[in-house]
Amino acid sequence: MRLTILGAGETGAGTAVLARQKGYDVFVSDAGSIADKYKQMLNDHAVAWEEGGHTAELVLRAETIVKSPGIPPTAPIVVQAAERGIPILSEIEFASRYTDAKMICITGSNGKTTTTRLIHHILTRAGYDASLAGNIGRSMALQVAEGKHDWYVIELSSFQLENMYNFRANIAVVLNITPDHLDRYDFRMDAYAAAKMRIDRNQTETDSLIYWRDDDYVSAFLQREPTPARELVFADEQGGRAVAYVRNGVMTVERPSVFFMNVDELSLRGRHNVRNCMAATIAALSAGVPREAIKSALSDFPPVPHRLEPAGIAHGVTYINDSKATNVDACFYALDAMTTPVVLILGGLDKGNDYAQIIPLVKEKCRALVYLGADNAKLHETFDSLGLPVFDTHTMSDCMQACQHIAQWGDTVLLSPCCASFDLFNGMAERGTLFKEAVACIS
Ligand code: UMA
Repeated sequence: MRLTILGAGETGAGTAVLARQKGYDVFVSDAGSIADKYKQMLNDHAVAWEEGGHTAELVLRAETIVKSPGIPPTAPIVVQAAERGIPILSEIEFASRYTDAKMICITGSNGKTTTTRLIHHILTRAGYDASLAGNIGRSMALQVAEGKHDWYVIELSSFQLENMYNFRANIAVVLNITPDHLDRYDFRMDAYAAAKMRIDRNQTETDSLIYWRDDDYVSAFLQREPTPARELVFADEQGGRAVAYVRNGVMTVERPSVFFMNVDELSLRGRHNVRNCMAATIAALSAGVPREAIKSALSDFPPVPHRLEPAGIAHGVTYINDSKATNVDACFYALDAMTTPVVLILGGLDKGNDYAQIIPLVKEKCRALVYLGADNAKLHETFDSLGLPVFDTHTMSDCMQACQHIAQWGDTVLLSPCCASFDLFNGMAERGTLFKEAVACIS
């Protein structure tokens, strides 16, 4: 049975190893250049590969194709494969066929990495054999090839969900659906939301679907396509169908079992994080984790790198790295959590952003704006008329100079860019790391 893998990054290389182990005749094709560590993996497992382009006659000679999530469905080779009727799967779909582990899956436009890590932290604290996988950066296929786990806690992006068909999540969490990646979905929110909601495909009445009550896209979808799964709904306040909410400063969960914890005892701060904690708690209770283990894990959970991460204090100015904020909604919550005047660093690769959501908070909280991107024209068009000082920069060092120049004692410099990073950096992690290094140099 011949399997072609498109893209040889984390998911592609991991899939190749698993597929070889399962006896497939594997061919890997990458349009760009393959990183040395993945080449090594492919060679170690005697996998045939090509780089620098997709050779149609080699790629399309397959019974099944596994496509890396970063490759859009409109890529010519993917279109050709679809025209020939070759099934195109995602890595998670493929890997799930070779494990009977229970699956806790988390999606949403914002908060999914935090919530995924938090659920994993709670489960491992309780002694569960649980492994992290998915968009968080670790190939599930490779982990399935390397050993057995009882549970997988999987962060799922819309890109990954697009090619999932028979996969079943025992516990699915949908945090929120707000505009992101719209460039991949013809700028249509319904198409993006539909991709996200594939997370509840194949769920049964023994499974749990956990979601935020006040998300219009999730509610609208579930009205159109009701789920047989047990619905466990969380909200900021009591009411409606919410089984988890905050009441008098106490995070309160009624179902699947009763749980109380003071919001002040949570290690994560900010309104959005209370929601993430509620979702994680419901998921952990659904998985049978004892209350005490959940409580202690919620109180000592360390911050996620690049997500509202303290980067240091220099000359009385606090620097916060929120490089993971690659959409407008994430920046909204970051600004919402700020308690001092803010110098906000915005910019990068715009994915079809509508900045209207953050304009009131920018007016209320920001002392100045520093644009950091290859092309800052849209930021100038959107924000210059607010009358705040703005700075146009194209490198991290120029950006930091502008921040130092304008920030005053007691201010916060917040890197929460609303945009992807690939115009100037090799990913949001590199952007955040360079920011933290620059702060370390001045503090
Ligand atoms: N490529 C082709 N043909 C094309 C286009 C690209 O072969 O037409 C090749 C590239 O040259 C590259 C490979 O495909 O070598 C990369 O594919 P990929 O970007 O899908 O890379 P992976 O390394 O498999 O990483 C993916 C996720 N990447 C994306 O969704 C873009 C990673 O999420 C994820 O951590 C990893 O799988 C493990 O699950 C990253 C991300 O940016 C962090 N995710 C987006 C986000 O969080 O906003 C969705």
